[in-house]
Amino acid sequence: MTLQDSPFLRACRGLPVPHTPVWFMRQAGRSLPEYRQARADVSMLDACARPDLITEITMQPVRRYDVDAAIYFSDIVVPLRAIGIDLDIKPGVGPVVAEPIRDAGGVKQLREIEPDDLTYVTEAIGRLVGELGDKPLIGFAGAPFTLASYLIEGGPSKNHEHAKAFMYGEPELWNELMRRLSAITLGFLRTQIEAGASAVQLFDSWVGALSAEDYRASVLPHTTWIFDQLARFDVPRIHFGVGTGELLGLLGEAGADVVGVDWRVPLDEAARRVGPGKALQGNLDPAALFAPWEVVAERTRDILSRGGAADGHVFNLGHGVLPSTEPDVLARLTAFVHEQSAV
Ligand code: 1CP
Repeated sequence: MTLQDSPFLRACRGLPVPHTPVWFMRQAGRSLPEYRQARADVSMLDACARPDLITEITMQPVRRYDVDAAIYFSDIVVPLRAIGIDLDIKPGVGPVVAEPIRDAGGVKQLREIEPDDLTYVTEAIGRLVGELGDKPLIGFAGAPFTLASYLIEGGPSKNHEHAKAFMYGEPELWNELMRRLSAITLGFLRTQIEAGASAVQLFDSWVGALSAEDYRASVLPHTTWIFDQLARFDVPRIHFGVGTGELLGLLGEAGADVVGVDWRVPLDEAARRVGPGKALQGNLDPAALFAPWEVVAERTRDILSRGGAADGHVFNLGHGVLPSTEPDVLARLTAFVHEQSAV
């Protein structure tokens, strides 16, 4: 097998596969004891800047689970830190921004990212590509709306009220913010692709907070620009958000090759909403992994069957692995997906 023949890349492209490929969002870190050990005396942002730790943590779930792809260990706020935004990742909280961006002066701080800002990314991916052989490495970045929410709110937010107030109240400045964040996102993804990542995922985790109308007017043009710019690299582009049932058609329009679906919409219905010519990724409820195995198995069979309605299916959870998930369940699930879908 070669890298380009790997089941993951083939499924992303809608080509026939020997089995449905599987990986898990947030598989690197979180629930693994070896991850907690590797991170014992290193802060999250320091870990994200150390090629030795990035390589080790990215490889940990690949060794454990036999998943079909690795995801680069980093965080969506790493490129913002790399251009000098004062922020930290607080244990048990998430990204916290020292001075939330609320005006034109704040927006102007968001300069373009250069490869020199990300030398540790290039070095880590070089090592990873060597270790992974014919297994694909997924690069990723946060999408502009999700990054804007952290920057404007100053940290994790349930209602995104400051971000929405900015979006509704200052549309021109909002568009400038989106343009600058889109350039940073593209720069971060481009560095990963040029270093050897063979697919990319755009995490727009919080975009489900928007109505379809607001998404179309204030976010879609920017996401579309990112996917257009990525087209020339010829790597599959995955687009993921949570609570996006009402936005699936628009996510399809934005231009990704693969649309990620959370657990709320069955994949056959998601395929109808997204439209033809796109692969789907998802969509087992991460909380279902705490139920008895028979429940996990039955739901997995159902997802595999409904996934057949799409032009390509990558099995995944509907959102990230929850930190208290039992690692053995993920190993068992990976083997089960491979076995049930084998042709
Ligand atoms: O598989 C992996 O774990 C790979 C690495 C990875 C990824 C893909 C991390 C490490 N973060 C992310 C993406 C990310 N980061 C997203 C998109 C995915 C998703 O929706 O889950 C988001 C929204 C963030 C922001 C973030 N960073 C949060 C969420 C906070 C909130 O708003 O609820 C948190 C808790 C972090 C910290 C973080 N990122 C990654 C790890 C392992 C950690 C925990 C670190 C620690 O606390 O020590």
